[in-house]
Amino acid sequence: MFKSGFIGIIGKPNAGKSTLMNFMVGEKVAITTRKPQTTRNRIMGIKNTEVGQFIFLDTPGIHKAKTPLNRQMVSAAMSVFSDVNMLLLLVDAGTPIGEDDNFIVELLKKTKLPVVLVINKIDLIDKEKLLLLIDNIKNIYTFKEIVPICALKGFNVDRLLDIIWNILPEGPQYFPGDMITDRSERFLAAEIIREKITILTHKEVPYSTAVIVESFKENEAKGLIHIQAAINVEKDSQKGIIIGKRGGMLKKIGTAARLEMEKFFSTRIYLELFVKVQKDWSQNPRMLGEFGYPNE
Ligand SMILES: Nc1nc2c(ncn2[C@@H]2O[C@H](COP(=O)(O)OP(=O)(O)OP(=O)(O)O)[C@@H](O)[C@H]2O)c(=O)[nH]1
Ligand SMILES: [Mg+2]
Repeated sequence: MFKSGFIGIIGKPNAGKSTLMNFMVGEKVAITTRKPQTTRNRIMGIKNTEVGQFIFLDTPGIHKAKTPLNRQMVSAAMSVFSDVNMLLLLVDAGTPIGEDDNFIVELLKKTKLPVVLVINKIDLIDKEKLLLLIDNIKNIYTFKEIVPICALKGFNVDRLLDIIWNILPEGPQYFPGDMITDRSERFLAAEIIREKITILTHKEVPYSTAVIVESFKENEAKGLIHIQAAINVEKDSQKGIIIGKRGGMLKKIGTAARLEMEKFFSTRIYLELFVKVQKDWSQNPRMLGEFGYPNE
């Protein structure tokens, strides 16, 4: 029997949603960092097996959003509710169940979708604590299944995939077998740059950064891809931080991004980065749309 369908991956910021999707797909289609609110868009990741096509939708972390950018992110996450066959709710075993998790459970009560509770990061707690957590969480919602995993190492992910397959309906292969995401190469390149900025800079800088690939040209004769990208920040001071002393930070960002792109695209990359100040872009609906965070 061949089964297929759409699986929304939801949870509070930093729960490990993107890490899990990447592990299941077997490729890094979504960026991951230690900082919350890394993912800003819905990102599709596709896993094909002999018996099914799993179409995952990774989402931004759901939380009580205060700023315009964060509100767009949360609405992008919630938009999957109407487009999927089932949901995976990820919770982080390493942090206490809190306000954001409860907020999500309230949202679940309004859907009829089957929900699998995935307890991630079980490497961070001992067995007794895990059993206690499962016991407590069972009572807050009627989950279809509860699966403890470690997304980082892939522990128990096989079991999770079996459970998902059991829930999915019989269906065709919706997408070509070699397709792993719905996102363009330009988007993936921009995200790799944003990941490096998020890792290498601090405080509000990652949250004030939007990366746009302005040109992406394959040069077959030279055997490389030439990428020009703009790093948009909100203030002159942030521009200074991104560039760094004598350009040191920009060089670090560029090198780290280029190395990862060369691996991902299996070719040499010539990467040019520009830093631009777009005053308060994250507060501005028009700019949010231009930078790829439209009103969902
Ligand atoms: N110890 C441990 N860390 C993990 C595990 N899974 C993910 N992480 C780490 O948790 C952090 C957040 O992971 P992400 O995959 O970016 O989390 P996310 O839910 O996509 O976060 P947002 O996009 O910000 O909502 C990263 O530093 C991951 O390496 C795990 O099983 N164990
Ligand atoms: Mg993410």
